[in-house]
Amino acid sequence: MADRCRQPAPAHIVVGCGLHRPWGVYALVRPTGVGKTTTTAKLAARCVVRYGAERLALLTTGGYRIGAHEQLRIYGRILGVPVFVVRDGEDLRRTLADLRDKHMVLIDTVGMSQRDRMVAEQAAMLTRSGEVNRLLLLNAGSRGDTLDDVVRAYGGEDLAGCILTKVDEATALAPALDCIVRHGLTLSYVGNGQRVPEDLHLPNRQYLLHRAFKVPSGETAHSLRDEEIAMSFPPAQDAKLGARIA
Ligand SMILES: Nc1nc2c(ncn2[C@@H]2O[C@H](COP(=O)(O)OP(=O)(O)OP(=O)(O)O)[C@@H](O)[C@H]2O)c(=O)[nH]1
Ligand SMILES: [Mg+2]
Repeated sequence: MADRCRQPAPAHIVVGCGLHRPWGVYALVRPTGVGKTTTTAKLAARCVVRYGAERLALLTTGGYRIGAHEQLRIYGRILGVPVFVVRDGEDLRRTLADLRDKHMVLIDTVGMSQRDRMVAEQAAMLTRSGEVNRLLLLNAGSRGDTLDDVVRAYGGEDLAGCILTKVDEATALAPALDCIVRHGLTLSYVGNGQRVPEDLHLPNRQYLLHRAFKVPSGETAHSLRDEEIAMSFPPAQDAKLGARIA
């Protein structure tokens, strides 16, 4: 994935139309609190409407947070969909084999920091099972370098796409879209609120570009004043720039 950073950036954002295949096994991955469980429930509700509750199963992987599994169980109960907790790779393989007849299986991975060594173990567990497509969740409000760090930790060939969450909370979308474009990820969905299932949408290129280039209204401590822009150039570049302008 680090190599992808050095490749020339694609010229445009690759906008997907939902899941690349409307069936199969999908695991939602990313660090803590990005909205994995909420997005799993949003996707599950769509699947129930389209194919029926009996065609879907929900899985959750082990993690540190107390109550993490309970949250998914509640959504499962509301939707009438069974929820399974898997402890390790062998358990995952066995459970997926038992669920072969399902149209779709959604796996809500319990969040952990991208710097946690368990990330690699969790990715290996999902990859080893052979049939899991991973969807990477990115918080639209995160800084660009944090998002790069996340993509490096969670990226990989088996990544089916990414979902941009919390678009409603982000003051600027440019860092997230820039990260998605540079890493060549496919944007599958956009999450813009807490409501299940309403706040999940297919990406709209015009809307995203509008938000990316929108100038924030009002002056904030984080926006540069005219005289501060010059200070952000290193002296050597500043001199060259001055020469070009003169
Ligand atoms: N504003 C906003 N809030 C969201 C969105 N998606 C999820 N949330 C909220 O973010 C919080 C965390 O969501 P979860 O779905 O529990 O996140 P998670 O990634 O499963 O968290 P962990 O399992 O602890 O890693 C909840 O309060 C959600 O309602 C979104 O698109 N916009
Ligand atoms: Mg969760």
